[in-house]
Amino acid sequence: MQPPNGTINMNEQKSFEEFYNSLLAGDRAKSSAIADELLRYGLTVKQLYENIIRDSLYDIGQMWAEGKISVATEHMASAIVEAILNDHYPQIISSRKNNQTMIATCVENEFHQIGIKMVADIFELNGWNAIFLGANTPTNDLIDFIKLRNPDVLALSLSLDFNIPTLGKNLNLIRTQFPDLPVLVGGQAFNHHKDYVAPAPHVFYMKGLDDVESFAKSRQI
Ligand code: B12
Repeated sequence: MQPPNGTINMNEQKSFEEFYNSLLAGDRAKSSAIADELLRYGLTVKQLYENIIRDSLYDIGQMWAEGKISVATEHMASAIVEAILNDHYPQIISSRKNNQTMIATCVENEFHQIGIKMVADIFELNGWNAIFLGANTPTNDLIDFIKLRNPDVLALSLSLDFNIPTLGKNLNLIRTQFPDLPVLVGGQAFNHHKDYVAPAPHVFYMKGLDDVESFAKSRQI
């Protein structure tokens, strides 16, 4: 019998180390097998995403910043992670749909798309139709796309500090054209802007997937 969701009997720290090492070794099969096993043994998708995958990438980013691994190795690791997220998509889609749509993307010039993919998946797990646009969506195209798809929520991600002004530009346009559209913002750019104040009542800064899930559940119709 498997333990209930959220409790895991396996040693999570050991699994983290194995996953991290297999990413660095470029071993896609092993990385994917570890992710499968953790889910099978009761880790939630949120826990897999944050405690295992996100934290491995944070450590890999640190290694890269210290010059201990090459850009190529970091690219290899993030490509494996993207493959794992896509491989697990069938486990993510909820059979119960709530007829609500969200759009998830990165602001213009922002190429870090793994965190916002996780955000989209958490909405999808909770019955939403999540439209994931990925990295670097030009502001004007995003505005046109919102007009076309009329989402219930927009989620914007940015990892780089210097993209904060682009977020401001997006939010100004959105506020004028879609004054009631709730907008979630998040990503590591805010680590250096802890005093960030959302500029409008319908803009919400969230740090991680627990907050995202609470929001997705609270907006169920
Ligand atoms: C992989 C990677 C890349 C890849 C991205 C590939 C891809 N497909 O996404 C590539 C090669 C493109 C890249 C490029 C660069 N990178 Co880079 N990259 C990374 C790395 C190693 C991992 C990023 C990642 O996926 N993390 C894991 C995800 C899951 O975490 P996350 O994004 O924080 O998301 C979580 C939360 O923040 C939150 N969240 C995220 N978005 C949102 C949105 C909403 C709405 C909500 C509610 C929540 C939320 O939820 C997630 C789950 O908890 C990081 C290291 C790190 N610390 O992350 C560096 C890092 C982000 N990169 C960095 C840098 C400097 C760069 C470059 C400038 C390097 C260069 N000189 O070219 C370029 C910039 C390119 C650009 N214009 O965007 C720095 C940023 C420093 C800074 N603060 O400005 C970091 C921190 C590395 C470092 N230690 O210095 N990078």
